[in-house]
Amino acid sequence: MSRILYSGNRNASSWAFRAWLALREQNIDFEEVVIDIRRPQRWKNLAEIGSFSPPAAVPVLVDDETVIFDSSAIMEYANELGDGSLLPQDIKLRARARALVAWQHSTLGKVCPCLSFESAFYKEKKQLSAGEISSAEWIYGIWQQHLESIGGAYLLGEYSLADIALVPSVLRLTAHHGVGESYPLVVKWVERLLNRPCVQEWLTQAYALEPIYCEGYFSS
Ligand SMILES: N[C@@H](CCC(=O)N[C@@H](CS)C(=O)NCC(=O)O)C(=O)O
Repeated sequence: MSRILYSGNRNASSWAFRAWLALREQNIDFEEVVIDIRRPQRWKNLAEIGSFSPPAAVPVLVDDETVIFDSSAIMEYANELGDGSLLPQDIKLRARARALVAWQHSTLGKVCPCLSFESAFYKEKKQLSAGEISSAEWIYGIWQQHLESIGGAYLLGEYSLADIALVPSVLRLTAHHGVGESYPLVVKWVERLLNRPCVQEWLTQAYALEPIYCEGYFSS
């Protein structure tokens, strides 16, 4: 039996982080191959991934002969290989979890696009524009309302794929703009989420790496 996760640099690959977290949180055995996605070697390395996975991107999970690309498919697979506890039993809560994952997957990255995942690990952070501050506050407000409506420790009550999908967004936004007292449930949720042992394991390795500077970060 062979199960290999092709992931990316700890301080660059937010998508690989999500897939890796879901596998680890479900105690799934796997081998990890970290693909260097820094430029310029990125193109050659990803072209090699393209020889067996059509999107030529990471993460990819190769479970014996089955190639599973895309972080959300890997997260769902990890949950099914494990005990299924990363999605709620209740159909409506499960749909809400998937809606949050889908939002992250489709458009949430467009909120403060200059605050990349890489930038969460910079020692010096840029000054946010008024627009970026109001976008971050808008998201914190949505998370606050969500947590209030659920009344639990995590977005759907129990820890789920929705929390996992949001870890990189939480990190890149809160690293630049702290969550204020107006969002008390978000303050607690962020603390809980970022202090999970698996999250900490990835982050400790990410902070130890040389930062990857994205062009235009300070001038945007
Ligand atoms: N929707 C994909 C996105 C994966 C993705 O964009 N991965 C980046 C690294 S974090 C990558 O390999 N990009 C290669 C490219 O864009 O050509 C997923 O969720 O797995």
